[in-house]
Amino acid sequence: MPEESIQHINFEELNNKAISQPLINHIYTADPSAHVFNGKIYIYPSHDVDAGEAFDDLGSHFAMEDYHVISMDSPSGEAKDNGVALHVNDVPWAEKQMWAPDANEKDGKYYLFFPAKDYNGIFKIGVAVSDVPTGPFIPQPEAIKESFSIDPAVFKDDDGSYYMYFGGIWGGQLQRWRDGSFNATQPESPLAHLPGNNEPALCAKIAKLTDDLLAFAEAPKDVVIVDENGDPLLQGDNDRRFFEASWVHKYNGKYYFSYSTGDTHFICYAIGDNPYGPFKYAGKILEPVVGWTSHHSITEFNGEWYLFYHDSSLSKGVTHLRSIKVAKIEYDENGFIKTIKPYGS
Ligand code: FUB
Repeated sequence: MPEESIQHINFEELNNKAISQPLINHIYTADPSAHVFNGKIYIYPSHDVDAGEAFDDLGSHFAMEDYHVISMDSPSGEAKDNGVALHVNDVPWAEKQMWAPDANEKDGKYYLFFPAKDYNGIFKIGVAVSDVPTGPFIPQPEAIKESFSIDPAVFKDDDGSYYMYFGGIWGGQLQRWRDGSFNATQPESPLAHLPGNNEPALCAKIAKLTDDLLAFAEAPKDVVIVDENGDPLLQGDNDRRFFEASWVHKYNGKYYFSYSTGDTHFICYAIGDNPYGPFKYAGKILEPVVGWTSHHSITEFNGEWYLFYHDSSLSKGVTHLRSIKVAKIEYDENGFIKTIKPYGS
């Protein structure tokens, strides 16, 4: 939601109309990646802080330093903050900006996947491991080889394969990797290095993970989203094209790739027949929330489906001080998701 519209919001009225309230009130949290492990919900969010950084279009004011894991017995239950699970000071390769993480489980071990800027100012993705879902997590000494950009989401398929989806444009630097290596020679503007409006949009990336979940088993490939004619979405299609916040879930045998459209503030989705896609654009899951960013995850719990998301209502619109929320998702008879209006009709 653009800053200028936030200035006119009556937050008391908005909070009364909101379809859900913040799950956690004592700290700011965002980018909730929710999973069910051993019958319980674990949410891996960003931990928002005000580090005093100036606002810019590269997201420098999102200067997060650590992660907390939130647990819940059910989507309507109490949300428990399990304390610091990983701090940037404990990650040898990472300097700053611990952005949206995800986690997954394999053979009784838990893996936290997280982006951060290295000491050259380049976003990479790291892994940290724990014996319990709440951490603390022990980081690997190096970032994942050949990883780049932000917003990892790790999907476990029914055959036991794990895939990482990742990437984000503007401050997420995806546009600087178009030639396969980091383009450091040009300006830092978020709009530099992007394709033209009539060119195919930049895509999120997918890479299968190795058996130990610590590395890419293959070179990352494009996650292509196509329109109703089977043509790739264009960069100028701001209401539908990928910006950041990849997530994948499976429903009735189909793969649902969902993501944020960034500067138009929607959570959209597209449907495919396999983890690699292509994915056909299918619609909007969430209308814009208060705050600039929108980032989510989708999880099944006891046969019902839930959207975990965030907004900036608790901080009265401060874009980098967000709060995680949850709402129920409904599918129609054809498997399409009904669009959620976060503040009612
Ligand atoms: O939380 C920092 C960044 O904001 C995330 O990595 C993006 O997805 C956006 O939510």
